[in-house]
Amino acid sequence: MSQRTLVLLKPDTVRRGLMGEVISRIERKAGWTVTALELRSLDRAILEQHYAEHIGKPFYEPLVEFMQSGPIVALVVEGERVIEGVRRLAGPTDPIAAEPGSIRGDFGTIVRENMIHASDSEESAERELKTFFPGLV
Ligand code: RTP
Ligand code: MG
Repeated sequence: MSQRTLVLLKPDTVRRGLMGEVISRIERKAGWTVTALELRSLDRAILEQHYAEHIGKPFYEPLVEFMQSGPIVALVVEGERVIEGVRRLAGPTDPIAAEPGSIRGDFGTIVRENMIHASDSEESAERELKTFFPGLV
């Protein structure tokens, strides 16, 4: 089942020079392709849209601050079961709980600064892709 997912390389990844490393791990997976990519800074409005489910939670404000602390890279990745697959490659939210070998397990520092975002379901992917790549057909 070929799918599309939205991946964000968070500001910590860009700042630490790990963009290439993370993209490379995604690209190495046979059958997955990066079909759109953009380096950009995010404003509060797009983050409110993207993280709508977290508005009001204690970690929301620090998260939005962090996501505006530097540029991010937004990518569209296409391929076989790529939604579940990139989540597995990323590892669990908390880098300390993430297995070595996963992106968060190898590089993540604290729960907020965990390197990467990846859509968690087909519905989220559809919504998030529209948020970041409105021109996508
Ligand atoms: P993401 O949405 O970024 O792919 O990560 P996720 O599904 O694994 O985690 P989620 O629960 O959706 O949380 C979104 C992001 O908020 C930050 N966070 N901080 N307790 C905390 O301080 C806390 N909990 C979550 C992380 O950056 C997480 O990726
Ligand atoms: Mg999430």
